[in-house]
Amino acid sequence: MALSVTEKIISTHLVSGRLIAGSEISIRIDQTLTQDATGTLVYLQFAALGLDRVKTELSVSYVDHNTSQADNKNMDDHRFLQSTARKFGVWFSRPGNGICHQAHLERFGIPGKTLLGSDSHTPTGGGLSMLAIGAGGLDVAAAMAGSPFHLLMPEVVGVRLSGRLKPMCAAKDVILTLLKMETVKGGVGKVYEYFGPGVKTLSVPERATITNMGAELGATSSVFPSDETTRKWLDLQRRGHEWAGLSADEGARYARVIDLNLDEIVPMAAQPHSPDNVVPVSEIAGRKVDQVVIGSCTNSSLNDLGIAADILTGRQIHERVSLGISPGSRQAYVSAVKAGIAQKLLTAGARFLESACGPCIGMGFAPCTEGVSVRTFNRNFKGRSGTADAGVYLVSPETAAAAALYGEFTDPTRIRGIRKADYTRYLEVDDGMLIPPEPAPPADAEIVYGPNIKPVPLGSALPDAIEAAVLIKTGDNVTTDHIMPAGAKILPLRSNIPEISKHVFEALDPEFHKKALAAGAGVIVGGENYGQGSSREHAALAPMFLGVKAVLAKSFARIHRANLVNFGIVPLEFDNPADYDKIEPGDALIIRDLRTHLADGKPITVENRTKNYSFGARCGESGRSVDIMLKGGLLAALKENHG
Ligand code: MIC
Ligand code: SF4
Repeated sequence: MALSVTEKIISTHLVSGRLIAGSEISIRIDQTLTQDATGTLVYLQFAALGLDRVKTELSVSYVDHNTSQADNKNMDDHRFLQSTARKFGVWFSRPGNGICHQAHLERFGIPGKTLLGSDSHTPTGGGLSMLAIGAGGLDVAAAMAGSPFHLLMPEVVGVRLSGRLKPMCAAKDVILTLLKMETVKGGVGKVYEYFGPGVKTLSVPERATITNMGAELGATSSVFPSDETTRKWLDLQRRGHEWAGLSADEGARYARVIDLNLDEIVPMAAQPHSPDNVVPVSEIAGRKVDQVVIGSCTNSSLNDLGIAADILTGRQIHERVSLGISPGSRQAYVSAVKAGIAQKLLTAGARFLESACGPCIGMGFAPCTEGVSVRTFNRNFKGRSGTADAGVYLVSPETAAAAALYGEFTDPTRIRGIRKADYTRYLEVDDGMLIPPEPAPPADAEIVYGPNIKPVPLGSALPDAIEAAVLIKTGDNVTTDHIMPAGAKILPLRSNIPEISKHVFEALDPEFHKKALAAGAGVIVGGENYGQGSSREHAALAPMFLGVKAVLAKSFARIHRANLVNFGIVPLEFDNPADYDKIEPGDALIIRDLRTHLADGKPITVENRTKNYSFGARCGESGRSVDIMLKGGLLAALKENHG
């Protein structure tokens, strides 16, 4: 049978199930990555499993999300992560080494391998032909313990690329074009697989920009083939020996094929407040800009910094604009210094930030009141930048540099005579900020806990009847940033669930946390694609801590749904979406015979006691997930297996 790249990687890693789209499968995980903001919980949970050492081929613990060190909490987290890395045989990427996805691509990614990461942009590795999937931290802890990863066999959508990008048009414009076509929920349950003659015209970092932002489609992953371009790039990384060719068989079948001619791609921008609110930059030309940032795991490679420098060489940025640059990795940073890129940008007026997530997760560089911020990032959810009323636009480095120069949106194709140059001859490979695992578990390894690192609360076995109040009713596409915000104030609380839970749904209802505690047991009502965005399991764990027992929604985003199950919160979908309209905050609900109905796969009836009617809902989870919920969460279930 002719197979796609996705099917090839899945079939060589398949532990259970069959390659039938929508059916449950489990796959062996070769590599894992974590970052600090999700990682502290991952290693607390891994420690709770009682294993000495990870069982993967390679696991890396990155520190990139919170590096502010505003007080003791942050560095305490870093120390904890360094100590758990040493204890459990995990590579440690020190703060300053770069953003997990960029650094992992450069130093560890291997074509054909599987990668599970506790961050939704893990599919960046698809640029290197990995099957790279984002997941909740507990799923990553389980993979480190050697358990296979469970998922629904994705539908494989082919994206046939032809032609070649015109000057000033970028890989970012390709994925923004796709987001406009497919929307933020178009990719749920799918892998986007790129093929066709246009593939060879894109470098590995350009491919990675596309697979990175495939996360915004809601996709399980995105993947490119591994070809000569991949080999040469791995050679530059001094890892040519790790290359393996990988492409779809002749006649491989895709559920659907999208044709994209790179010649026709034009500069695009995602307008506030959703990555799929995309228009051509020419349509918003002239709109004033206050701030520009080039960075994040989407667009911060050496050549991304290079094109911005080439546009700004010998010129000054507009006096209204503040321009921030956060190189994606220490490698990109050092190489940009060596190539003269950093000097050009500094001379033009840029402010260099640390090589970390920084402004992307609201850690500094927040825009001014009602500010317009133009960023090469992947998410522009309301308030994520740290300024509630700012408008964030997502663009390519070319469009960002043009906006910095003119102080307003400007179609970069109007700037003539500049072509994206290849600076990779300046690439510096230096792993000095990576601490490798020791060959055997060190006898003297101790985990260093700071005072802000609190034990992970455990769920309790699911009761047979839930009596609970509707705590909140949200609209469609609610993000995990809405459920559990991040930013400079809240991110330092990621290791402390009792504290962080006080901020659940803060922007939508500042009283949520008090209401939830007063109700004792609660239900959240959501619209379509509930829980899109970040993989943060805090968006399930903190509600669980506040007594949330179930989420009733029209549909769910993949990672968040899995996180709910992992923490014993039952995800339920309305049988009839019209019932969503009837239900209101404050309604008292009863769900009876829940354990038996979930176990038998029977339909669930929800009684609305306040309004005196009943309606149907379905859970749609399989045997394994039901078992996890019945036991009160995955940690309880895993403890049975491992310890
Ligand atoms: C994000 O981009 O939203 C984050 C911050 O990287 C998250 C992870 C987190 O919340 O820690 C993600 O993408 O999963
Ligand atoms: Fe970091 Fe932003 Fe990438 Fe998330 S999307 S990993 S916060 S750079």
